Amino acid sequence: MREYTPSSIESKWQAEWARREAFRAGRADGQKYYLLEMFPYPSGRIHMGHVRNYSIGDAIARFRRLQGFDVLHPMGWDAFGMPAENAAIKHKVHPAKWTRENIAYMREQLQKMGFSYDWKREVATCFPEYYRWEQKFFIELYRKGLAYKRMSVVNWCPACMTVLANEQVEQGLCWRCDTPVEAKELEQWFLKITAYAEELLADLDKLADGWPERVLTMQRNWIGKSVGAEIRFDVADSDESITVFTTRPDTLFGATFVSLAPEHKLVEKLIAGRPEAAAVQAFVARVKAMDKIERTAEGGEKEGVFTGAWAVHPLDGRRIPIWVANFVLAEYGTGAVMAVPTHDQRDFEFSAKYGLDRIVVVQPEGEPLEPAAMKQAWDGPGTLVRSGAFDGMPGDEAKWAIAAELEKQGKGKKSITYRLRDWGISRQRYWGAPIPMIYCAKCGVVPVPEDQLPVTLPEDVEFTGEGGNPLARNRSFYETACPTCAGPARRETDTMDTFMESSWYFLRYCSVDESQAPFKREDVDRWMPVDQYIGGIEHAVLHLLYSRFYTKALRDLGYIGADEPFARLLTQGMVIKDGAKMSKSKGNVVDPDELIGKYGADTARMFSLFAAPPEKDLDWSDRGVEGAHRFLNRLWNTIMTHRDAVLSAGPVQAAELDEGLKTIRRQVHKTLQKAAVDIGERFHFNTAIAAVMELLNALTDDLNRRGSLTGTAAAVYREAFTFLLFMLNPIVPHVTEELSAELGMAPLCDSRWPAADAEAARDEALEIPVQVNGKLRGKITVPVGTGRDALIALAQAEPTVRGWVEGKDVVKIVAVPDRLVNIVVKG
Ligand code: ANZ
Ligand code: ZN
Repeated sequence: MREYTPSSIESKWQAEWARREAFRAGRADGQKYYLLEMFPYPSGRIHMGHVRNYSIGDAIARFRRLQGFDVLHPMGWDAFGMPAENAAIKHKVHPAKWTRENIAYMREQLQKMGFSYDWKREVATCFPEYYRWEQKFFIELYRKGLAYKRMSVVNWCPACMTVLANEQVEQGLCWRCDTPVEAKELEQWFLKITAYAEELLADLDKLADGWPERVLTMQRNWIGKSVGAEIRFDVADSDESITVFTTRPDTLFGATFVSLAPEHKLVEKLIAGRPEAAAVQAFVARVKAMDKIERTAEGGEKEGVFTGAWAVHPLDGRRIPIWVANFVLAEYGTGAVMAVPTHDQRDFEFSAKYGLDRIVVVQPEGEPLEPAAMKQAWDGPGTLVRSGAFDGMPGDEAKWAIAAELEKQGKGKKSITYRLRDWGISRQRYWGAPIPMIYCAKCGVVPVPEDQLPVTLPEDVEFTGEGGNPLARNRSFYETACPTCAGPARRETDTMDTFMESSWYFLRYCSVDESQAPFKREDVDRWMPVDQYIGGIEHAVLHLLYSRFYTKALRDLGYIGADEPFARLLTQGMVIKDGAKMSKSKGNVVDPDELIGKYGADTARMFSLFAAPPEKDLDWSDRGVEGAHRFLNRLWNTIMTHRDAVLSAGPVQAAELDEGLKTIRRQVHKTLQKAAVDIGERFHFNTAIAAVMELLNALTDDLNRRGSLTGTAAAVYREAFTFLLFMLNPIVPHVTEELSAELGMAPLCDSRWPAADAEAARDEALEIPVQVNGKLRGKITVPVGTGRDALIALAQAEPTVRGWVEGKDVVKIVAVPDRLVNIVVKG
């Protein structure tokens, strides 16, 4: 008997699938199904996280093809980014070359895993064929006012010489190199994602059925909608005024001071000529240098300084002091807060530290709150007190009554604030898509004309790692002519955030060959939205939010019809080894190449899918890998041992089966039903695999008893083996293809999932006791799973029971399917 040799089987079937173009989208006539896994950064080698992510996706893609869907399952490369540039500095290799080589190597690794991608649709974002469209989008967004430039304070890593997103700053340090991050003012390009804040929030409801609750919550919090009011406080003895944003207008009469952000533009004016000026300036300088996260952290030290200026309360005319406080952020709301120490914890702590007044205005049920005795702010519900005309009103009603009164007096209005900020996309880096803008001293900012796109990256660049962006030192790149006046002009040398590329790659996959446009409308209309997206939870906020924004913006530019890019989302758990996330820095990585070399891709796939359900963390275990490999060997040996016997068997004649064969066949069909649900609906491959393992155990036990296979038994086993191969095919496609060929079946990549025979799968009958007033009075025989109503009818009709019930009042009937029936009677 031939042995199981994964390496030869796997390369053979990979070649065969390619020859047949088995995974080309558009091949089946079924409904479309767009399955997408987050594309990798071409770092050099794939890691176990990729193996897991892509094994999950591949199992779903293959199962959907078996079901007859026309599946689009593409793969590509998120190919711009820092590591390529760092490699260029370190190894003197051009980022393009480094990236190209990495892609070639990783593509081969993915192919060795047998993933069923439509490789003809491969996309790499670092090539002009791709990013030229992004430049076109950018210009169109600019013309619509959705891309703009402004000065902004950025996180600056002096070592990487680049701007970092807030998430790339970890405890004040650069996420890549651990250098302390500095604040720096730079002119930056922004995309106006805030224009879509409300829609991005509201449309999360449309995703409620398809996205994990956790991700929806993270998106909601990131957008951070707050409904409240803006209220104007005039500055005493001055023409100036301060507008605050509050979510609690009901507490207005409890405001005892005003707090400004250190960056607030009024601070300088308020302190001018006052004795407090020097102290305030020193404080402002100190706070500006602090990390924002630190400044606002809960339990962080609240600090401030009095400006010497006073504000006038808009409704009761009290004069209240104006302070500068470290925990007030310039970029949120209006950068100014009306402080209510009795009902806001931060203000409470601040007032405790500096001895500022407290007035209770929201009184909860029970003992009246005593300001001096309070240990913390009361932020619960209550009734208004010390609030003039609003006394006695419940807080949530007073909120809007006070806002309305302010509006009437022209001192405020209802207002909504979002935590979401516009998306800063400028990067002072070489290896990214150039921002297609030109600066002319005469004409100002001029977009690159469309017929001059793409603006490509220059090749003749030296990577020294010093002096910032190499593009800004490349004269032949930045020196250009103004498209409007033909005078000398300078090109923008910033490149785009790489999240720009990953925000629309799923659209490009739909029409990857299109050279006159980013994609064909009919193609994206056919394939979008992605039916199932799969990737890591680390992308739960930014990548998904940017992709959602991009989709809506492109819709409004007339490119696509979809509102949302991803109908369903699965976030897979991490791969853990020895208690920590598998990662280079932890030194606990298992190299997929070694795994494939030793056991084959099928074992790697099977282990990845068997060890945990997809959304849970997966604990690496060498024993688990060996177990998966042993199982595949057992599958191989069992089928090969009986191959000749089943090859000569005919179809199953259900009527001729004895009880033993019926039992076997029942488990086969039940397992097929379960596998379809576990794989195709719940994506719980682990329970499907467990059921298949149990089935194989039952089959081998039975085969051992029988010795050899003949007649009806051979027919039952032919069907059993066939079904086994179908069930395992999405998970271990190579070995199942090889075995199905041995059984004379058509290639599984061209086959359809078999239908389970409900009759054959039906369970045996069960005997159920029938009690009358708790005493056993008879038994009924019913199919497993018989429902309550049918049980009750059968129990009442049972002759031995009827005698105990007839002529009496039935008070109640307890019927537990598959367990018992109890009839309670009186009289
Ligand atoms: C008065 C007040 C009384 C407030 C009270 C709260 C409770 P969210 O829900 O996060 O939107 N705030 C406003 N702008 C701020 C800024 N730039 N930096 C720091 N804090 C700011 O929070 C809104 C509340 O946070 C606002 O409502 C304001 O304090 C504060 F019993 O105003 B509140
Ligand atoms: Zn010009």
